[in-house]
Amino acid sequence: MGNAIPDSAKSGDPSARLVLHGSPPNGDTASSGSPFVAKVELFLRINGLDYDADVDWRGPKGKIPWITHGNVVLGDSTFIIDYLKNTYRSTTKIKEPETPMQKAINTACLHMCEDNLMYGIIYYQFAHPEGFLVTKQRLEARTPVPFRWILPALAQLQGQSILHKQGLGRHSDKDVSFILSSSLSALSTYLGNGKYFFGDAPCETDCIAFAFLDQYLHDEACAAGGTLVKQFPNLKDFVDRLRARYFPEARPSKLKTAGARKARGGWTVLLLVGSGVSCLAAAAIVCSRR
Ligand SMILES: N[C@@H](CCC(=O)N[C@@H](CS)C(=O)NCC(=O)O)C(=O)O
Repeated sequence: MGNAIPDSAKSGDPSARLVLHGSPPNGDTASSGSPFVAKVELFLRINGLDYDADVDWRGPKGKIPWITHGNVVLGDSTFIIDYLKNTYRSTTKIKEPETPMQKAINTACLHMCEDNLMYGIIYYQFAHPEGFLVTKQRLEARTPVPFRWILPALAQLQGQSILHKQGLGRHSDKDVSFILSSSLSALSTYLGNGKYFFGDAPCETDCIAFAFLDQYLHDEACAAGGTLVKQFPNLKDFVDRLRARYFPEARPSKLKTAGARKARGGWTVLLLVGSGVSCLAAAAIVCSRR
């Protein structure tokens, strides 16, 4: 890993090699199974920036996405996009919000997606019975025996613990649908009949909204959430349009073919099991309150 820099770093060397680190797709998602990674990959494609990808969770903040760019190592999708805009200022094609209202809409969409719809994804993957069946099969396929027998249950407890603390996990399925639909409805209203959120050229809001909506529509673990999105035809058309333009079959996500850092596989399992065990106490609290 190169020298970590503070998130406030403004720009880097445009000629340096850029690597996007993240997770592979989930089901039929256009990009990574992490919407935050998908947001950055779409940004790179809209701007025609050259990049490599690899499957690696061990970023500077223990989260994905993160990038290495020459000696620069940076985590967090929003900081990464700011950094890339500054670094490639003269060549980026993405449209910037032009008015204070557009800036406010971008911020509102960011928080609806990253702080509301994101918990919906965790809900469908770990707390929704049908969604969890898909997640369970996925985890079993990726995990060697004997971890395969325990990991899905631990992961489910961890997911439920996160949802309980955040609050979404305390609602009925009907109320979860209501809460998520209110964000989807707002996104649908902001998009309206437009091709993109702010007119004819894509902007950062499009990257954010696409990443989360694509996850709802194309990760089969989130199928029940996909049904909610389909109630807003302009959102579904928006996702179809961006998939066709930026992730055509001939140019699939680089996370699809990226190799994982093999030496880290064992660590991943240990980390998952370790974090699962550490959340057993939290899970006990969840269960005792039911
Ligand atoms: N604010 C971060 C959020 C990134 C994030 O939460 N990524 C998830 C994957 S979807 C993650 O790495 N989770 C692992 C963890 O929380 O330990 C961003 O915008 O990049």
